[in-house]
Amino acid sequence: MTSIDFIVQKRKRVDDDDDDDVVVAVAKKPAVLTTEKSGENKAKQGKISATQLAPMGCNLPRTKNSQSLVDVAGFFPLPDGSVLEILYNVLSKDDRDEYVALAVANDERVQGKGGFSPTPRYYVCYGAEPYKFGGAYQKTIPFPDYIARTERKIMQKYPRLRTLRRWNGVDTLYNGDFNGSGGISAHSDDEHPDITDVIGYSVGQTRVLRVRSKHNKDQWYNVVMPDNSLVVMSGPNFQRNYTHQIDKLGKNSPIGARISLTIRYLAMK
Ligand SMILES: O=C(O)CCC(=O)C(=O)O
Repeated sequence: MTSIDFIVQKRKRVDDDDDDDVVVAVAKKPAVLTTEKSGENKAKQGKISATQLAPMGCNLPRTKNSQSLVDVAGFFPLPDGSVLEILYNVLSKDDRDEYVALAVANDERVQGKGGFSPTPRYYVCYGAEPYKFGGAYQKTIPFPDYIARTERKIMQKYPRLRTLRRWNGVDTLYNGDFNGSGGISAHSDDEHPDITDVIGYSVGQTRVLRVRSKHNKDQWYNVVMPDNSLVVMSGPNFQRNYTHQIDKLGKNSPIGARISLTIRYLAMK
């Protein structure tokens, strides 16, 4: 085991209602590729069936004054010129079912680490270079053909992607292994200066993507993502000005199975 250098950072918690700061230690160098499956780093893998990925509801968050519940498809311009776009019934039933059949057979997802803790979800990262999140560099593998095919079908509904360069992506599985949690805390996909659009295709249980301004703590949107929906966070400033997170479900709301496919795109040079 190699030693790991840490830098200590003071970070603003943006996922809580209160404004307390927390101190977190972040790995300075890539020390461990946390999705390693073999040898001493053998990680727990998630198993799921197509039946478990059937559409399923979830408890929606209660919203306060300025918090918008976005539960209709549409194009939502944000004050800084960024755009949130939500599409429902993105793929035909046959294409959605084919995607689900191949996604459940995908055995690459593992439970990685976010900071020092195991993530309450399984995932596999795709792309040409390691991708950093949760304070660690994540191993990436090439995008499989079935995802590239699905991406082409998504492009028919969201043609703007044809004008961008695909950068990397992550396929995430949430399921009942993580009852009481199963979320992702607030973060921005801002690791690349040219990042512009981030898409999220969802199958299985409905979950809520909370998008929140970094500059105006009252500006946030709770975006409802049912089975076979696509959310797009679009614009070069989106990741600079907003965080996003997957809201935890309450104790009385069981965590069903959901797979999300996130793909990040860069502006064409
Ligand atoms: O599961 C999701 O829909 C969101 C995933 C996400 O936020 C991310 O991978 O950066």
